[in-house]
Amino acid sequence: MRIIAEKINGTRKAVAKAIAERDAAFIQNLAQKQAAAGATWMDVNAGTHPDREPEDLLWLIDLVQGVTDVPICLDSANPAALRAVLPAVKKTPMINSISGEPERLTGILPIVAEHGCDVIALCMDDKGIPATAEARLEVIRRVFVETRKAGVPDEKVTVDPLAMTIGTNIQAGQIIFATMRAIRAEFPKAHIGCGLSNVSFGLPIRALINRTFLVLALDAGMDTAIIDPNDRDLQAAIYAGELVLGRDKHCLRYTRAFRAGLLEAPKAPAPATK
Ligand code: THG
Repeated sequence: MRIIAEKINGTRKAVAKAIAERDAAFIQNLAQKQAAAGATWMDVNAGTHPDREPEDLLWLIDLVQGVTDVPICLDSANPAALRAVLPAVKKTPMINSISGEPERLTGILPIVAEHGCDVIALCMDDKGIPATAEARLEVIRRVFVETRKAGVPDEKVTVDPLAMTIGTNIQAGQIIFATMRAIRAEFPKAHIGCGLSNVSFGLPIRALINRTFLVLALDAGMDTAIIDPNDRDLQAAIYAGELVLGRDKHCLRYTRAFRAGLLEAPKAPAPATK
């Protein structure tokens, strides 16, 4: 599983505060912890102030690069902000995201092509997120016409089918899994990834639902997850899920994770003697 670490996101209260107060230690601690937990990319989102976005994003990027070599996933829909920060980004970043929205295709896709970036492509367009798997496929087919025209190879594209809230639509899980299977069949070289935060919205024990969704999504072809890599239960479920699905040759990653102590709750500290 390729992991995009999600915690450096200015739409979160704690991160918005750290950005406003220029609390470098808070951001660098998040970056270090997520890198140590096995992030493949570090998502960096400066939040929702378009006027300050280039400056805030640059500040975050410099901090992240100061403590880790993990490549960055630039989470912004703003072409001007992306262009402003790219010269400061050391390793070719992933861009989060394009979609079927014309302004994203004209504004962001050329940046992706010029810099040879990986890119996340959302299954939506200017009319919103289609309700059915077939309609999402239609949107993403149009996106692939454009990425191919721009010279971006399919293997650099990670399709995000956009997981929706199960609490308000009991079929939302099935729609995502059907979308993933169809993408796998039609675009076998592309990657499939999504975030989990919407899935369990409004329901109790959200982590349980997110974890169960992720394991079922693995079987539907998901290979990239936007998650908190420090969520031990979620990571353990991924190791076990990949093992059971036959994607862990000689059970190597599972047994290695076990020996590293990653599959069980951390042992309580031994009681102090004397
Ligand atoms: N797809 C793509 N990009 C995305 C998303 C997606 N970027 C943003 C988001 N979804 C994924 N990122 C986050 C970042 C942080 C949190 C959740 C998703 C998070 N949530 C806290 C929680 O769940 O408990 C609550 C918020 C907080 O801490 O303030 O931390 O789907 N392409």
